[in-house]
Amino acid sequence: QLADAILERLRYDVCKHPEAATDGDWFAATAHAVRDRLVPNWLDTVHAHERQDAKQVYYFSMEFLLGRALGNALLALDLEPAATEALTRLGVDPHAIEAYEPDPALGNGGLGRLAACFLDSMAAVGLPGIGYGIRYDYGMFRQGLQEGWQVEYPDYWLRTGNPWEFRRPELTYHVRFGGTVQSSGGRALWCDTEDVLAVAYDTPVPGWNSRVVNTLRLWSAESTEPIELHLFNRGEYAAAVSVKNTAENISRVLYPDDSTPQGEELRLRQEYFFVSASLQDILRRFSRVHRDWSRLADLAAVHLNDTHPALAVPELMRLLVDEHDMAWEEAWEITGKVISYTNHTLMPEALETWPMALVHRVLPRPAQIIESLNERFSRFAARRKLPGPVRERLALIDPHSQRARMGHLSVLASHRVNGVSAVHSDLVREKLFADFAALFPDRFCNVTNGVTPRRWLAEANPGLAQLVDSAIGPGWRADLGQLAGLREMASDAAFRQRFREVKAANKQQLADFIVQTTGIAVDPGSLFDVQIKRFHEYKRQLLNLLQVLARYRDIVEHPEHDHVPRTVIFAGKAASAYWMAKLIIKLVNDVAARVNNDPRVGDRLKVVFLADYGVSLAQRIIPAADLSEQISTAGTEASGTGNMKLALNGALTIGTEDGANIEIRDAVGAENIFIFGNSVNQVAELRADGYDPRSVHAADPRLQAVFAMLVGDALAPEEPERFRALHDALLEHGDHYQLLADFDAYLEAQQAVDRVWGDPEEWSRRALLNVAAMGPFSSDRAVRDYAATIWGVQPVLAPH
Ligand code: 26Q
Repeated sequence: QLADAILERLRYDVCKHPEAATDGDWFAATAHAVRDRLVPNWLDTVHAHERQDAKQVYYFSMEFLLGRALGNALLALDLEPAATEALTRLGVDPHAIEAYEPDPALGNGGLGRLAACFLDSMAAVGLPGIGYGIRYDYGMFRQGLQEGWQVEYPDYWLRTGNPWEFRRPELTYHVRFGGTVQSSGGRALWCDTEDVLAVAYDTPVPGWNSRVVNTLRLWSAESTEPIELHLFNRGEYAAAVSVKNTAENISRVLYPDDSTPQGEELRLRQEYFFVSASLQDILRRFSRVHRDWSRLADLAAVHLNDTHPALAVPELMRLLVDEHDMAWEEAWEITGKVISYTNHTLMPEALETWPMALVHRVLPRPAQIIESLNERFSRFAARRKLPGPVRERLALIDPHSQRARMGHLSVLASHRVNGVSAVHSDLVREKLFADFAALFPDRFCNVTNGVTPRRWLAEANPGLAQLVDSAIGPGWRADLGQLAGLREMASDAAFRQRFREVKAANKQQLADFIVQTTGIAVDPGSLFDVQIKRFHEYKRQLLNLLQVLARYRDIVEHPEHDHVPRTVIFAGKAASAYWMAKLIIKLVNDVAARVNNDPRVGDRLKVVFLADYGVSLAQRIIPAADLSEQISTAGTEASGTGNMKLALNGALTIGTEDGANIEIRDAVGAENIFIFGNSVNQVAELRADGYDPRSVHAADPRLQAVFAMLVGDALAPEEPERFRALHDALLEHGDHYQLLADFDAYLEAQQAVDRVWGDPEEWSRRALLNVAAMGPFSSDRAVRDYAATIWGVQPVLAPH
């Protein structure tokens, strides 16, 4: 049946004969055939939501890091075996077809991927949830390497067409920019604006085995003006399209920056563009059924994925007050009930602020509303008799820099503010927003992140999924807590043997991929040690490299010792303007070149950098990992989600007491994880007491040797100063992320890793106990928490 459907789609949607069809044509035909099977459930879901007039979640996010859709849709529909059989029967290679699909990378990293996991989970558990975001023409840049340096290439993911999206030209909204605000009869009139059109594109979000198909609605910017023919006719081609291009540039490209906002005007336009269109869409949907705006919060929960959509606060106020004639106080009350906010970072440089002068120029009416909120809140703080410094710290607009603090605005407008792990939420309450927490103590809560077991176990690791099925049945896909049933299997020697066979097969596949893509031959029997995440100083890939260099030296100087063979795998992108992060990538590659080509090392150590990390590459690496590196400075990684995916796939974690590592330790037991280094409090104390990395260096000969390699001619004989900046950041400029403070503990933890690895029975026992303990880290649990404690929404009955 499916084969016939694919042939029919090939004929009518792609317009090709099977003999002439390319892999791309077969992919398109297969995607259309699968999509046809989603459509009835999709229409039914939308209809059920309308009929039941259910409260909906609107998840506002600048980023959705979706990954490929075909395998996910096949899994949700339980069509994977059928598709493989059908394609094979048609004489095409299912893997080639799957690999043809461009990986939609409309996000930077953890925050964007979390949004994608939440969409998957809301559909799986039947929550009515719509994702709202931007349909970027260009996603996250593709990463290449030139002589070990990162180079960036544009990611034009739409080049071959996108079979999953439906353009909805009837859903087009005007989004206003510029102009002036006049007041007439006490009302604000925002006039002479330069409008941009927001056009909706809908993508289905299939729920696993739930018959629910939710919607991701992304906005594309279009011009209100066609090209200017009179200019074109005069030969002024660039001028003829300049207005049109300026408008369309809004949805042109994802800002490729993880955690360092740069305050660009185009970014501000992007943020306003998508929240305005989304809110107009939500109010339109509401007003088709309801007239009484005071009921808005009974039907709509708007969630802000970090502050990037924080302009939803003034925009909802503007729509209610200016366009729907509501009194300010009532509008404010409704706004507070509708909006909630998740914070994803504590790092001061990552907190968004906008110069009010810029906001006034680009968005004069929202700027006035922010000013007005600021004044009202400041009067409120005065009535509370708060001391001056506290009032300054609370102000929505920093009185010194005249910048709007988007975190403050989000906290003030939200009925709930959450962090993404227990320790992070504590710090949000006690440090980042302590003044707000004193005023609104009930507002702050925690929802620890989670990951979808469908993509991250069932799809990525079919071998392990099958093994788990054989022990506890298939129910874990919808109820990850059932993995607890694997605990007893950890003491079953035959089961451990089968687990090791699955892992070995996955490692062999990754080893094949590594040799194909990098030319490096790695031993699939070695310990696969992986650190895969964005490159950032706080994540401390450099600490890992210092350890690798110490290990290298040890192998060379003590060839007689037993050295556990390791393959150290790195993958991740650096923000384009983040020089230090790029230098660390170069260092990975220089260390790799040195270590991999040193005949004294042999198979005992290999270092690999896999380029262009993204969802698809993660799906390859994670199932093959033995050791998961989660080594951020305590207090810097809000949660981490890669840590969960790796443990779920049977890797042991080496990590600090940071983010969700702490909860992972509590779940798996301290004896089944390698936790090391200073705690959040110790890091803070050390910083307060005057941390001196040089004295650590002076006391540790291993560190001295490693730093000598860093700037000697060991790595870059042609340019021995290449890594001076890294050397100096640690030894001359205070080692902000305290790598040296944790170095000794890290090496000790790595030695413990080597010892346990030497006992394969013990290693696989612990690995299985990790898998068994991952139940709480499902994003199904996370979205249910949000639904119950933040959104106040219930699952809608599955459509029939
Ligand atoms: C902001 C303004 C301008 C340009 C870029 C940005 C920007 C973009 C992305 C700022 C931050 C981000 C992404 C942040 C992020 O991914 N944070 C991660 O969120 C995960 C999900 O909660 C956590 O698990 C990670 O710990 C956290 O680092």
